[in-house]
Amino acid sequence: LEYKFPEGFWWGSATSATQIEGAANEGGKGKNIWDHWYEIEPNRFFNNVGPESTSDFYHRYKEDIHLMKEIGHNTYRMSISWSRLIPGGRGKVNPEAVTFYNNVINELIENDIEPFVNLYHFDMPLELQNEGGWESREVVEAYAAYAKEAFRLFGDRVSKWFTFNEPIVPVEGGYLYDFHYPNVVDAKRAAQVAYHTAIASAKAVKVYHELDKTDGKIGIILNLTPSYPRSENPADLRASRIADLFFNRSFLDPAVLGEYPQELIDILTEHGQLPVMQKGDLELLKANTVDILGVNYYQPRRVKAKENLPNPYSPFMPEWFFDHYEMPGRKMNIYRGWEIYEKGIYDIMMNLKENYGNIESFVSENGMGVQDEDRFLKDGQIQDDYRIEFIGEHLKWLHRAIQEGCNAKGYHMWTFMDNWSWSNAYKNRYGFVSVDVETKERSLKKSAHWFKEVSNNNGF
Ligand code: BGP
Repeated sequence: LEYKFPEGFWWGSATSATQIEGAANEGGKGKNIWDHWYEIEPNRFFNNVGPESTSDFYHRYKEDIHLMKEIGHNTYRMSISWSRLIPGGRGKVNPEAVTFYNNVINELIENDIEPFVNLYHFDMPLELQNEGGWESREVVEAYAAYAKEAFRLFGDRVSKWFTFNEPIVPVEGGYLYDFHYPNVVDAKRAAQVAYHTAIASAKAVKVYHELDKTDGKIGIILNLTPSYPRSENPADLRASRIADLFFNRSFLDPAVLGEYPQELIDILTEHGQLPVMQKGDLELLKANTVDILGVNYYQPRRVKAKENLPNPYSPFMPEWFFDHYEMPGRKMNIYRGWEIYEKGIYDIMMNLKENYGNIESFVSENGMGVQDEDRFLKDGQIQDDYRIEFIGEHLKWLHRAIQEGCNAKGYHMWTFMDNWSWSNAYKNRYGFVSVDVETKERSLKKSAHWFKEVSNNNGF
């Protein structure tokens, strides 16, 4: 083997509740913002496909977990749907949801697959959104209570917990760039949402650590997009540094170091964008950093200095400080321009090693979304050699980072099976397993067989 990974390396994939469970109006589940948004604006979703049925994991979890086993998973990341477990977001637990998640967790463990459980993957219960969502401090408290309930119900069997998946994305989508509900564009509200999410995460970490579970770990999953300046000239360097502050360090620093970067605070202060804080918050952040970090990596951010200064009378936006540019080269999808840059994963890991105490980490999402993947169907199987190459090339850089001392413990592909995605619906297919949207029939892609070999050999 050319690329041998450390003993006990975590091989698996990641999913999220809203994207795979379906049964959105079944089993006592309450509504979340995605159910609601689809109801009021169905044509925001590709081909008008909503989250109500998705891949039907709710009914087919046994079959799916057996497939995970078959393709060599020793770990698997899922999320709990808050509005399924506690419809309405606070108050009574839904017993049908407890049964469902117990069944899933037990089935995973029986198949020697360790469950990694995430508490929040973009799916705010609708009632709480109507109270202001993450802008509301009461919602932060409701989240902490939900987290405590989840630890109490499943913590005897789950020892890897995550407070949030990509908390910057609802900030960007819901409050800056209009691709998540409640689709407002207001940087000050965005800053409040980001801040409250960071506080909520620290509260969940605190609650978990107070349970005194010595063997369990709690972390956060961040989509880190390394920011590369166009040149070494000071204006480009500054632009890139500020993009990094807004989109990476705004969550990475409080979660791992327990504090915000001073330069970010200075910029927000200067422009009147500081969120409302409560006494004791900064101490809370400082005292409750995560044990483990999940890194989602898809693409880098290419940044250059602004060419035209923004109109000072226009509302504040992060883009006041930088422009993006496109790097010619390979793209993930012929229809969409996500750049493929495998070395990004190495740069992220080395940054964690050098500047974040070499925190225990893993790649919690990395994958390739491809439109119209049936083009590659041959002899009843999707021949996704492009995905094999994509994963392999990222793994080589991850391997190198590990050789150089970074503390990365695993690799989770996005995603286990083709799933419904936030407004993209079933447009981009990412899975090891393809799903027929009509019949829900599953079949392994070529990459699934390849991954099984990699996992069984602990390398390739
Ligand atoms: C990540 C999310 C996932 C998933 C993935 C692919 O940001 O954590 O939930 O959706 O991106 O993105 P998309 O489905 O939009 O192509």
